[in-house]
Amino acid sequence: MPCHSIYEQLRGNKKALVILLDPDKIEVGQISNLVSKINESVAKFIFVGGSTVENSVTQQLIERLKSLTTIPIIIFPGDVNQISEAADAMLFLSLISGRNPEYLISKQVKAANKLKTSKLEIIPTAYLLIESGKQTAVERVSETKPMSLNDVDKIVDTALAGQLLGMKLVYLEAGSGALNPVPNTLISRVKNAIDIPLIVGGGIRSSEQLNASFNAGADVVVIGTAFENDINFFNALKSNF
Ligand code: 1GP
Repeated sequence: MPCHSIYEQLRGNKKALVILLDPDKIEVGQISNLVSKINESVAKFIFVGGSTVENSVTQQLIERLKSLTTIPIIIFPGDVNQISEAADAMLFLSLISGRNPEYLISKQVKAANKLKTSKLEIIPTAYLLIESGKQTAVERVSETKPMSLNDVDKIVDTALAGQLLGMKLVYLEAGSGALNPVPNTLISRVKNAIDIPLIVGGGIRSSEQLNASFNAGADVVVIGTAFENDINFFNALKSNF
């Protein structure tokens, strides 16, 4: 793996802010305006993906993004149909918080043959859905229950199991638009247990919450909804990074 790989960048970039673009929620006419905001922002990476996206919509969005920005684009796939060779990398997710074989291994098997010949950098990622106050799209689509905040030890052990299985990242996910983000105490517990980078996302709507997640130990924080609702959300963050 070259030293400038996306994974090395993710690992080396402490406190990296990521903007998540859900192809389902973006209007084609808005893209250049959105990207100019992203280019001016402190975002280090763009994740592209969603829970329910129709065929080829993701590919079209990524190709358009590539023509407008040099920020690395990482696929954050909700399904096999979201793989695009135009991206720089892809999180190869396994939803290890759940017990639905489709999202633990079956989707990965479906993608394997295509990925074997792909130039995409594939980053195996332990994906953990955490209870966040109401049902989220990940819970609905994956038909798995989020992990309970009453059993932090189990969440920590699950993240650790992901690392021991060889996964390169742990992603603590409250779910897009979550009522409550992943608690800071949980971020700290997981961070202290693992040696691989920790991604946190879901329900983060203010610079205070963002900074609190970083201070608790998140290496990467993902923001989607707050930017969708206000494309100026990142303007005030410049001085903090
Ligand atoms: C969802 O973690 C991401 O997968 C981001 O969530 O849309 O709530 O920022 P938000």
